Amino acid sequence: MKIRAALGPDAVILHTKEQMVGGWFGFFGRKQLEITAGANEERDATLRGNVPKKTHQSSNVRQFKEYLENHGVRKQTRNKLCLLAGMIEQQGVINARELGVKTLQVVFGQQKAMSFAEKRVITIAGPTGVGKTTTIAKLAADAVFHQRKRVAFITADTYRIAAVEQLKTYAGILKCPVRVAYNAKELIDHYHALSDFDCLFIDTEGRNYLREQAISSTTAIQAFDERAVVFLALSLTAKPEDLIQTIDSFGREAVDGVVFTKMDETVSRGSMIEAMNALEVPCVSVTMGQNVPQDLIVRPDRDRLIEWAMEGMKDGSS
Ligand SMILES: Nc1nc2c(ncn2[C@@H]2O[C@H](COP(=O)(O)OP(=O)(O)OP(=O)(O)O)[C@@H](O)[C@H]2O)c(=O)[nH]1
Ligand SMILES: [Mg+2]
Repeated sequence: MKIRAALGPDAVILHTKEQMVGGWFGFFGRKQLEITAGANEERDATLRGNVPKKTHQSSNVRQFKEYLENHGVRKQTRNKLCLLAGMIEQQGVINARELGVKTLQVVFGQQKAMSFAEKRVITIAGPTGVGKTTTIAKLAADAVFHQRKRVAFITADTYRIAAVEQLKTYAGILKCPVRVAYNAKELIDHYHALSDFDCLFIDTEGRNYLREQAISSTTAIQAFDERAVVFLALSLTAKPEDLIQTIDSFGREAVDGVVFTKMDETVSRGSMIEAMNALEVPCVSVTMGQNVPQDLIVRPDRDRLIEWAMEGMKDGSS
């Protein structure tokens, strides 16, 4: 790969795409890997290279692959990452760890630090029990104490007994109002009624029906308020296969950012790697404990996430 030759020593890979070219009705084509890279804004470039049918894997790539396998990363994702790693290695790397880090830098994307401090309506969606309500309380506390914002809550979780009480307890501590929405119309009405507040957090329930209502209401709000976002909460304790299923069932296009929860409860890094590979949105926060508000990392930068994802791989050994 001639990325550095083309773009200079500071070239950074921005995006990769595998595609079939040539052939006949999708058959007999050859695989090509397209890499979009940039050194600075004026010099972004797309390079294409044929994917060899049989790839000889260097020891560094093999070690990285073993690490991914040990952390439960699915075979198809492993293969993609190792293909990428093989190309990156040709730019010059010292050891397997560095190769892993450089590969994940591509996979995790630019992580353009989404300043969600500017976002006004934040809906947190996700499967049952991942920590949605707790995360809302932590993010709201951050907004109240560190950003001096006036915060209000809307909950669309009216299914679970005590769900409303749980949010009211946190809201009481933060001295913020809570409204309960039993349907999409009420949610939008509450949104308008709370228009004086700097920041609205919308809690949803894990089951499909109301969660979809809450997300589609947020989408409706987005039509006239571009500062409305949906964050998907994913537990890092989930198996990579299940996590991918969750992402698929939520629909990638509805998600503006991801929140990883329960980092404290797992030593496996596979789920984060899989999720970052599957989603093209930034990770907006990570939670690592039950304590509200302190067990929260807000706006983690890419290198910090990668440091955690590669923690078990020390200088070439997995
Ligand atoms: N260890 C750990 N526990 C967490 C974390 N975040 C939340 N929890 C716990 O996970 C449990 C569920 O948290 P909730 O915030 O109620 O989860 P939820 O997604 O709102 O659950 P439902 O509304 O029932 O779908 C609680 O016991 C939380 O204290 C975390 O980062 N680490
Ligand atoms: Mg909840």
